[in-house]
Amino acid sequence: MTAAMTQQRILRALAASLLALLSPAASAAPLALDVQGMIGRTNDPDHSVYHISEAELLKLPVHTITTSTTWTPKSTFSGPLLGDVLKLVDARADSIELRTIDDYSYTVSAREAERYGAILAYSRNGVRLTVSNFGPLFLIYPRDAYPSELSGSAAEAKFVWQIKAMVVK
Ligand SMILES: Nc1nc2c(c(=O)[nH]1)N[C@H]1C(S)=C(S)[C@@H](COP(=O)(O)O)O[C@H]1N2
Ligand SMILES: [Mo]
Repeated sequence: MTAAMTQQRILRALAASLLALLSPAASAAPLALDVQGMIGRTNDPDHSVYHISEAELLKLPVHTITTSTTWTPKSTFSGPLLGDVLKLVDARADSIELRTIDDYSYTVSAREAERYGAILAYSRNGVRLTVSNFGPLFLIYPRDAYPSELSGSAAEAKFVWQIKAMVVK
């Protein structure tokens, strides 16, 4: 192997590791959400699921909530309204079961989430949520604005993190 070839290999390896460092995939969980159940729009071959891609999630209007939670100091979360995600799939029922990477499941009322303007946050203080940091999606309510209603153990259960799928029922 010539010195020029060796040099080219090293350069290529360096470029690849630089790209890996810079790509969002290196720092963020894959941002996507599968929705099934009582929905009017699907995009899978069986017509049972709407797979919302990262591009589609990022295209929805971005809302922010600045609040502390039991697990995070006061910070600004951003992402779409749960209500806008439900509109995207033409959801036809109020009960939304959230399913997570750690296999937690919790059913929220879409009407209640709408009343609080709850968001499916994908960033905190401008940084994408990784799986080890509540990502890819964390359902956030404005707890600091409604401390008595949104604190305590019953309310804490509503703050669902690592969301990967929803079932509309
Ligand atoms: N993804 C995920 N979100 C979750 C949970 C969980 O286990 N996984 N636990 C819920 C419940 S029942 C409560 S009370 C709070 C607090 O969970 P912790 O006691 O593990 O902090 O987070 C809620 N959100
Ligand atoms: Mo809980």
